[in-house]
Order: sequence, then C-alpha cells, then structure tokens
Amino acid sequence: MGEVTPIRFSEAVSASLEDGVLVVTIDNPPVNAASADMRSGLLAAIRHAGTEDAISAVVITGAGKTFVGGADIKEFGQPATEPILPEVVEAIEKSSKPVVAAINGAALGGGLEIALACHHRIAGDRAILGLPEVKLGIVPGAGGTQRLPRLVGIAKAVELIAAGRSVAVSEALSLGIIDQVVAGNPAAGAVAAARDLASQPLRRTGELALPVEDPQVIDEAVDKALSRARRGAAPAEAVQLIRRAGERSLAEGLAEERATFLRLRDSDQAKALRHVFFAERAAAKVPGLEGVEPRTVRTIGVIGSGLMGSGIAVSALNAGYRVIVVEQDAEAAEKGFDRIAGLLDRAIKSGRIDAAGRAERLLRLSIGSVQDLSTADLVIEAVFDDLDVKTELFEKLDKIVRPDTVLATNTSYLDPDAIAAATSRPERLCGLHFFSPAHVMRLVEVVRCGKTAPEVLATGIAVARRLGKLPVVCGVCEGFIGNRIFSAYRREAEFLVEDGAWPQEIDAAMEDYGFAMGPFAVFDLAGLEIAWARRKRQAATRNPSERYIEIADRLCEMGRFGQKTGSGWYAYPDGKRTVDPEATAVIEACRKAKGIAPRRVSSDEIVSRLLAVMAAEGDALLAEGIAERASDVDLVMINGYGFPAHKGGPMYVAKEGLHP
Ligand code: T1G
Repeated sequence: MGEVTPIRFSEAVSASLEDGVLVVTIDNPPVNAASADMRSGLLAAIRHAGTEDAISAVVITGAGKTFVGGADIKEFGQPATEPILPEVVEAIEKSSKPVVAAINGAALGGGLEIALACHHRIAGDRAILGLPEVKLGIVPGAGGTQRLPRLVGIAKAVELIAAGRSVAVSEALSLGIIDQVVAGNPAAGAVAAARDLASQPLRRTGELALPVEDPQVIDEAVDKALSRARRGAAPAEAVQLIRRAGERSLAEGLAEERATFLRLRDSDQAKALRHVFFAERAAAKVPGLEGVEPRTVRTIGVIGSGLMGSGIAVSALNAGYRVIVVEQDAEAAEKGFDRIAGLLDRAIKSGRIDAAGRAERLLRLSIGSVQDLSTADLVIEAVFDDLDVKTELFEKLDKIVRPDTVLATNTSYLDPDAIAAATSRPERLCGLHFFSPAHVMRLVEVVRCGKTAPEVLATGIAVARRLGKLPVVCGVCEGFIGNRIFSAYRREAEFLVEDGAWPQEIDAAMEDYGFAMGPFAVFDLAGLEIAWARRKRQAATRNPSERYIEIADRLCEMGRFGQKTGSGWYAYPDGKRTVDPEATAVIEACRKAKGIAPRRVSSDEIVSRLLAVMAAEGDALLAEGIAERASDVDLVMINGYGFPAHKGGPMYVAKEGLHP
C-alpha cells in the first residue's frame, strides 16, 4: 500500500492518494445522497485530479453500504444550488484522466448517473443499480436517459427506466452496465483498474454509439412500458427521451432531459410521490418499539395453504425461510403443495427465478402436521375466517409451539383479541394481514392487539420487511385500516347508484382518476357474498335510521356473486365485463321501491364523494388510535386497494385540497 495523503474537498467528500490514484470517498450518511455539499466536493476532487501531475487516475466510491443513493430528495422543491449534478457528471466524463466507479452498494438515480459517466465500473457483489426516478414522478436528470441506452440499448433502457426497476450486479454485468463484479469491497480492484487505464484511451459512455436494435423490439418495449404507466406522466416522458437518444447529439439529449426533469420535479404527481416515499420511511417508525429487538425467525409455520396460505408460504420461501405448511388432511396438504409448486413454476416462467431456485426453495419446504410446528419460530395462521375455527386452532397451537414462538393470525375481519384470548400467552400474538395475492402484494397490516408484546410486534414487522413487504402497524377494529375504509368506499358507491349513477359510470370515473379498477369491478372480482354474509350478521343490530342499500342483497339473493358466478353488478359472458340489463333492472326496481327519482351524477361528484368518505374514515381511524398517522392510511390505500400512488393517497389529497 503506497503513501496515503488525506485531502478533504467538502464535508461529505474526502480523498486519499494511493500510488498516484486519487481515491475519492463520498461519506454523506445515511445514503450518500448527492447533496449540494457532496456535489461541490466531488466536482472539486475531479478538478483537483485534472491539475495534479502526481495523479494518474481517480476512483470514486462510497462510505458505508451505499455508493450514492441518488439526488438529495430533501432538496427537491427548493431552488437548485450550484453545482447541479449534470455539471459534476460532465466533469467526470470529460476528465482527461481515467475515473473508475467502485460501486460498493446501492447506486440509484444520480448515483448510477455518476457511475455511468465514469470510464470503468466495478461493483461489489451486493450492489444494486437503477434509475428509479419515475417512482418519484420525475425522469433521470443527470444523463441517465442518454447514457444508459448507449450501454444497454434503447429497448432495455426503456424497460428499466420506465419501471424504475433496479438490477443486481449479475444482471448489470450481463447488460454491460458494469464491467466487473468483485466479492466484497470493489475499491482495491478499482485502484488497480484505474492504474491500468491510465495508459489507455478512455471509453466515454456519452460518446458511444447506440447499439443497433430491431425496431420491433424497441416498439414492443415501449408499448409494454406505456401500458404499465397508466396515468403516471413520468414513464411516458422518460420513454420519449430514451427513444430520441439516438437521433441527436448527446448535448441536445441532455438539454431536453434536464428541461423535462425540472418541469416534472415541480408537478403535483412528483410532490405526491415524494410524500409517498417519505411516508414509507415514516411507517417504519413505530412508537414504543424504539430499541426493541425482534426475535430471531428462521422457520415459519403456515397453517392453511389455500389462496392466502400458499402465497404467504411462497413469500417466506422467496425470503429464505424454512417453511412448514400445515393442512387439515392429506388431500388438502397435497393440493396446497401443488398450489405452492404452481406459483414457483409461474415465477420461473416470468424469469424471476430459475429451476435451481425452485428446487432450492422446495428443499426448504415441508408439509407437516400441527405437531411439527414445535420447531417453528413464527406461525402464521391463514385458515377459513371463522372465529370458532381459529380459536380452536390457537388453543391447540398454544400447547405445541415453544413459549417464545410468535403466533400471527391473517384474519381480515375477526377480532384478533378474541383469538389471542384463546391462548395462555396472548402477548405473543399479533395480526399479519396479508393482501391477496400474498406473494405479490406489498402491503401487510401488522396488527397490534390489546396484549401484543413490543418484541412480538417488532418481530412481525421485521419478518414482513424481510418478506419484501411494506408493514403498516394498526390497532384492532373491524377491518383494521384498509377494509374499514373499503367498506365506507363501497357504501358510498352504492349510495351513488341509488341516487342515479350507474356502476359503469362510477367505475369509469374512478379509473379515469387513476384506479386500476373501479369499485364495482373490484366487488365482482372479490365476490359479493363476503360482504353480504357480514351484512346479514349485522342485520339485527343495524341502526334502522341509517341509510341502507338493498341492491347488493337483491343481486346476491339471485346468486349473482360476481365474476365467480358469471354475474354480479356486471355480467361476464366469456369472462368479459359487460353491463347487464338484469342488474340494471334490479337497480331501477330498488330505486323505485324507495321512491327515489334517479338524477344525473357527474364524474366530479362521484370522485369527490368517494375520496371524501375515504378521508373521513381515515380521520376516524386516526381519532380512534387505530392508525398512527395519516400517511400510514395513504400507504394502505395505495398498496392494498389500488389508490393511484401519483395522487398521494386519500389523506394527502384531502390535506392538499387536490380534489373539489
Ligand atoms: N435523498 C434524501 N434522503 C434519502 C434518500 C435520498 N435520495 N434516500 C433515502 N433517504 C433517507 C430516507 O428518507 C431515510 O431517512 C434514510 O435515508 C434511510 O432510507 C438526478 C433526480 C438508498 C436503497 O429514489 O431507495 O437521483 O427516515 O430507510 O432501507 O436523476 O433509501 O432515516 O430520516 O430507505 O437502507 C433517486 C431512494 C433520487 C433512491 C437505502 N434515488 N432511496 O435503503 O434506507 S432522484 C432514489 C432508496 C435522482 C437524478 C434524480 C433507499 C436506499 P430517515 P431507507 P435503506
């Protein structure tokens, strides 16, 4: 190791000279974001290297577990301060001396753009790389839309940037985003590479020609990207910038990219998505859990391998856990295994795992009896949502599992306190309310029951996070946060039908607002009989003075439970959702029976009323202490019920006054 002469260029940027190579380290906790101080320090370091004959090359790396986590999102919404990131990136690329990126961790957004401007890129094996800007409602603003396609081609750049998808080093290497992968920290390898490059012509990414591609492959990538974007503005804008990368000079492309970035950065969608970004970080801060360590979980028992149980089991297998699946009998167990294997086969088909990955997961799966759960660290129950069934099961579990085993119920509507009361240690039970399909949906409501111990709650949160989920803590009430709000949403939607709006008009209005599916399409998909059964359970205690809509009851009495029976609010001839005169007749008869003269209801009124009831129910949940903060409610509705993320969530919309 040569002499090490520390030089400081700014608070966040220092460097050491190692045998002629200036090793620049960015140390700006917690994620080495490209703040104003970091940008000025990095620019100063590059300029310094250019003037010093003793320096033959430069390495840029990050301190800690991140290379550079992107632009400093906290600076958005404020006037840009010099030097802006494109200026720093340009100085790197135009450097007369080789600059090598030693990518020691996440290189995201501006972090990857810095690396793309380097002349060589070496990554440690745990790095991730991506341009996730569209998730913040913006496009890359420091060359990503112009440099990435020069390395990976337009089609792949469209796919990655329009979805904001990050890649692990293996994919990054195969795509040509990086040149080398090393085990552990890449800095040493980078110094050697930088020294070798000093005597070679520099490969400047921005000067590379676009790879030749089949126009049809590009068109297919564009179509797929735009179809997924729905109403988010940023993906479409990014696609255009990438497509035109090959039609004009780098300078022209960078200028248009920067203009687009600045325009989008101040848009309502970008502000809403920044709210969601910080909301996800806030949700991790749970009062009363400061300093509380979760218990160690290596083996997860899953009781029930139906739609939910099999999804939960696959999630746990994907996260590396040993999984014991328990069913009531051999036949059900076999069906459950087939469901799990089928989900893994689909994962192979979609390229998410390979055959070896499937085999490795199945090695960690065992199908057993309740007795086998004595080895489980956590047991998640996902059986039929009936209180007697669940309490009987937990009584049995209580005598089988270890005293420190955490028990969790996946119940959607039952009272987890009543379930906990069936055990001798109610403090070890929490709710883990997954959303179907459980191996896909990010949201998990982690239910803090009346007696849940802090480390049990912390364990539920930690496992949910390791499953790659978004845990949101809630208290106990019927429907927790999401289903409680969804019930209010459904009620108001039915009021609107009785007032004069048609289901198809309501669905169209909400889909135009940004929902993937309108409420009536969702009701038909989920099945009308579930809410019907609950309404019948509640009939005796229902407040007779409260407005009640019979339409869904009439539909259910006709056996119209939705898609599964071929008709509900709509009919489904050959599976296609169609307005059904029979449902129209039921609606008209119910209006007439109440003496209601139907009136025209505008889309604006539909959206305003449905957004208002969601926010009102959210306020009630906050007042009752069921939800910790308004942004948690937004996260639940976005990640569990299709509320458009680029609108920020019902509480955000209400607070910002974004819909009349
Ligand atoms: N700016 C500011 N703060 C950030 C930040 C960022 N880019 N990323 C994270 N934080 C904060 C976060 O709010 C939290 O704060 C703490 O750091 C830990 O975050 C020009 C314009 C890097 C993978 O979108 O994906 O570059 O709650 O819990 O789990 O084209 O953070 O502790 O107060 O997430 O270890 C593009 C966003 C920006 C990456 C680390 N970059 N960040 O995950 O930590 S736009 C991103 C992440 C851009 C350019 C454009 C993750 C991470 P607090 P964390 P983590």
